[in-house]
Amino acid sequence: MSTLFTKIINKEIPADIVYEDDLCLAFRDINPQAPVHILIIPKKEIVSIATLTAEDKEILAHIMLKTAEIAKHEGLADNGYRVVTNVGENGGQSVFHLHFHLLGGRKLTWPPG
Ligand code: DGP
Repeated sequence: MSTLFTKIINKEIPADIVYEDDLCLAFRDINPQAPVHILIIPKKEIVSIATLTAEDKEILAHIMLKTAEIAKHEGLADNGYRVVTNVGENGGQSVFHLHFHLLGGRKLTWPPG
């Protein structure tokens, strides 16, 4: 089932896009939890990592490589950052289209709430 992230992919609703290619899209989170908070998503409609299949391997590897590149481009590489994906209700997922949160620009605490 489509979510609002499909509308962002299709440019039906606006977003502050920082990177795009055939496989993925990266845009700034509307409710940032850190000075840099970017969501990296596959263009393919995948609910979460829980629903990945073997055919998604290339997409996932690509997203991880691009996430690291975006982090570097945002100036996060030296001091570090966090990449998080929430899964389901207990994981705190609110949009059911796979996304990786890239968070940085401040010291992040651990464990998360
Ligand atoms: P999660 O709770 O892990 O499913 O993360 C969903 C994130 O999506 C949350 O941090 C807020 C963000 N978000 C929700 N709606 C929009 C939107 O319309 N635009 C943007 N840029 N981000 C959104």
